[in-house]
Amino acid sequence: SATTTAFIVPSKPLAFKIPATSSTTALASGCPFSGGVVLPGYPPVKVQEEYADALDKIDWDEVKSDLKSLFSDSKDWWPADYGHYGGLFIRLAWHCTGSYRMSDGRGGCDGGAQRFDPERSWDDNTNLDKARKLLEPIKLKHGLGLSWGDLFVLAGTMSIEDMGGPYLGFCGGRIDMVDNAQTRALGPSPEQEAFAECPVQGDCPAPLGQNTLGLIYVNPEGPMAKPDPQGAADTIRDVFGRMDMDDRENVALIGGGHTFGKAHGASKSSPGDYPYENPANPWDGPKGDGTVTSGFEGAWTAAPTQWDNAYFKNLIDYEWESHMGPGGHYQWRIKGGKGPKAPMAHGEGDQDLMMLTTDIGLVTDPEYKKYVEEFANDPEAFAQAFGEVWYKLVNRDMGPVARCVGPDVAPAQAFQFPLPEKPKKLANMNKVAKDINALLEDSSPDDFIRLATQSANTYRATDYLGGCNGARIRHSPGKDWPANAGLDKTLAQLEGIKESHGDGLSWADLIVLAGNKAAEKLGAPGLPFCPGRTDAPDGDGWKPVEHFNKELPATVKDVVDRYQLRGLSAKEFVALQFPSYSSSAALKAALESSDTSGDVTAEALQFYPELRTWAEYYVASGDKVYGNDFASAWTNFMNADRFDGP
Ligand code: HEB
Repeated sequence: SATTTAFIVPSKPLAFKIPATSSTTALASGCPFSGGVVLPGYPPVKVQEEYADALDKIDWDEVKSDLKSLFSDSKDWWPADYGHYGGLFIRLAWHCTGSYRMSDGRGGCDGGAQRFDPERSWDDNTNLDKARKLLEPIKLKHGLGLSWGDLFVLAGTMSIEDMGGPYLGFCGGRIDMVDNAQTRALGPSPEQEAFAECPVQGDCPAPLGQNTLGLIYVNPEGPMAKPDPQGAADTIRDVFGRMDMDDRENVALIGGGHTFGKAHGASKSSPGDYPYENPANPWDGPKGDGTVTSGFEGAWTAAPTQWDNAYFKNLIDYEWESHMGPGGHYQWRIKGGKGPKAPMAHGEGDQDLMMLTTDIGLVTDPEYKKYVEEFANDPEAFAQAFGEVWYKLVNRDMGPVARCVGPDVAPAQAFQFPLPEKPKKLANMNKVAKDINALLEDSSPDDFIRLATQSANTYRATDYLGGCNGARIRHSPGKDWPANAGLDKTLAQLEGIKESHGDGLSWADLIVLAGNKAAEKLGAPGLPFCPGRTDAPDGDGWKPVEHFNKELPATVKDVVDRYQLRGLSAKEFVALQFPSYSSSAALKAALESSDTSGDVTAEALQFYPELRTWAEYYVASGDKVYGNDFASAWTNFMNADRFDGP
């Protein structure tokens, strides 16, 4: 729309997982679970609730067996390489999930975003329309509860399992987007050009997750299409790092993926039109052994539909040389025509094995080479490492394990930052509230509001990380962030209350309840409270969200970026200013003030029209509306990260 600029990128909705019925009960007990929030790109709440109900009824065993039958059910319109679609589906799932970026939690397969332009027309996604079309009968058979996002991920995961690879489990519960409001952020877009997010294609910086718009990560041919393996290794380290992957994970992930399937570039013919040009018949190029997808040609191993560690052995056992492949791109072959061959994907005979410059980078870079050797010598270590890193890849944008649905959910993994179990018996929260009120008689409510706000502020709706639950504000890195300076003193003030109520009172609950009582003291209406948070043993869960929380916002753009990332609407954000401007008269004065110097939130209220609109609304509608809207925005905000149920 006309109001869209590069930094106004909407975020995903808050988790909807708790269905309509239980959220009604939750409200009664003071636990207003999210689901009332609808952000751009997602269907209305009512529809999300229908999805959630349908999800409960999915027969996952049947979905899995339908997938297994499809893998070897080759269709004339897109015949399966080697008689198995596994390679194609693994690539589909990897490209859907691999758009995830740590910088702001955007991207990933939650939402099934790859169905929309511009993402579906990325050069890297050539011919993935065929993979989606193959899956369509299963999607239609199982209906609303089976989201495209879940289906893509499950198809890739079951393909690995079906070809003999590791299976750690499946975390379902993705909800499909209904338009491209989210995918636009991943580019390419006119805004990115206008705002120079990526001044040089092939060298795009973070926050972008890739170094070339239109690719998932890096150029397979090497940086700027030069066959430079060390350069390729360096770019892999950089851009896979933006997905929070380390050296060993990179080697396991890339090697595990290229254990399967092949690259398609038998000739220089064009793959055909892009989906945005020809939605009904995109990429209508040659099929079978003539298929052109990426323009590289060949398989990595001699048995491309079978799990093994041959990818690593091949890298080590043979000397590789670069040459110009049939599709007109640099690729690599075994020197002197020696070594194993792969069967043809369709006809008779066989063909030379190949490697991409990025694959060769893994034996060129000394750090990567250590892991190539490890996996070549120890197949079990490889299976373990790949199983784990695949699960991390596909579920990284799903947030805490509590959001996972289905019978095969793996035990909580480190990347999900699991929280301890809830105490069997909660403290008496009315008594805790009394103690807090007593404390507030001679201390400043502002400090307690700031403590609760700074805890809640870390939550981001894009990948469901951060938030109050866990009370990570007590630990590094959060407690050391300049934005949190002085909050140790506020925490210390609460210590007596924490001690006197024992294990039934978590720090996280105490921080939120103290924030509630402080806001009430400033004139807010009675605020509902939903207990049951627990305390993390360390602050690691906040490491991924440090970027947006370490410093206070310095510009209006920062203010806007952050409230959107948190999943707040403009209206909620303005209502949340109540503790600073606790009457509509005070808000009016803030809008009229000629001196906002140093106060970026005040500046944002004045100069960012989407916020000013709501400030004007509260000036006009008066204190009661303003106070009530604060109460509901605050309650949403404090509970945004509660996926654990009441
Ligand atoms: Fe890959 C394929 C590149 C990573 C999985 N790959 C491929 C190709 C290329 C690539 C070029 C071809 C395509 C066509 O068809 O033509 N990759 C690449 C790069 C990287 C990668 C550059 C970074 C370094 N992958 C990866 C990963 C994974 C994968 C990580 C997972 C895990 N791939 C894959 C598969 C395949 C591929 C499975 C096959 C497909 C078929 O078969 O179809």
